[in-house]
Amino acid sequence: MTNANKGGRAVALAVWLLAAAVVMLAFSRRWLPALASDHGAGVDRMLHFTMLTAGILIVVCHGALGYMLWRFGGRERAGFRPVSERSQRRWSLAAAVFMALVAEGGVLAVGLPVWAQYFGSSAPANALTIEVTAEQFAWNVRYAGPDGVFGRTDPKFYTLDNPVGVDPADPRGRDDIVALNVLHAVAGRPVRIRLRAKDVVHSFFLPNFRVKQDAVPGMTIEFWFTPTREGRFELACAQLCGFGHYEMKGILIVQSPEEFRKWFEEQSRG
Ligand SMILES: [Cu+2]
Repeated sequence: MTNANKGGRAVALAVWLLAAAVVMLAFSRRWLPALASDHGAGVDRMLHFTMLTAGILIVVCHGALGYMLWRFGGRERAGFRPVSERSQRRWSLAAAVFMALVAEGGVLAVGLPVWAQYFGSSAPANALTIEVTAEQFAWNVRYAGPDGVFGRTDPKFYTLDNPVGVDPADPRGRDDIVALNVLHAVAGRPVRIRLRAKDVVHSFFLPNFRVKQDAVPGMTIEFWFTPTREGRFELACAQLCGFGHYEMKGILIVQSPEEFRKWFEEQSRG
């Protein structure tokens, strides 16, 4: 074996090892946080499909690359066989069609129904509406109170005690429940989030629920999801929003209907 061939085979082994390491890493642990929402299973399916197709491509391409190095690495002169333009075009097209149909088409086929379910529909009538107003570096949470109607807000009423600017003259706002960094919801009952931001772009991220939505100043963005089990779950800001970004952490407490009602009544009594 020539020295050049030894070198080629060493690189081939390295390429194969790299592919094997990637596959082992992918299967070494559960990468996704425990699931706690209805539509999240569809998001996970989409992620797994993408990982699987990309993984197969990685294994096949590294396998072929390693084989070429192993087999032909020792040759001192590379051979060059000109191919016709037609054959070049044919093989480029074959790769493009394969990628478009199998990889992208698959992602669309698996992903579009999830998107339609999540963003393409409005929340069911029994949904619990929670207004979340992001600011540097906290989550202001508001519930409509016993009357079921949110009071009017205006930035000119912003104070430390009135962080979302509820209009004191509006009777509908007097029973609104305002909290900081803690959201309460009910297992099995859809949640409609009305997301706003006071200063910069933030991102409302509930990893266990596979929910992530940017909060944009000047916009009220609505979306919904259904928690499937009780527990305390992290709410994180997923948009680098300033020096205190790392501490912009909240919590979503999913409760039984009785526990939630108790909490809600306590808050309403003020
Ligand atoms: Cu933020």
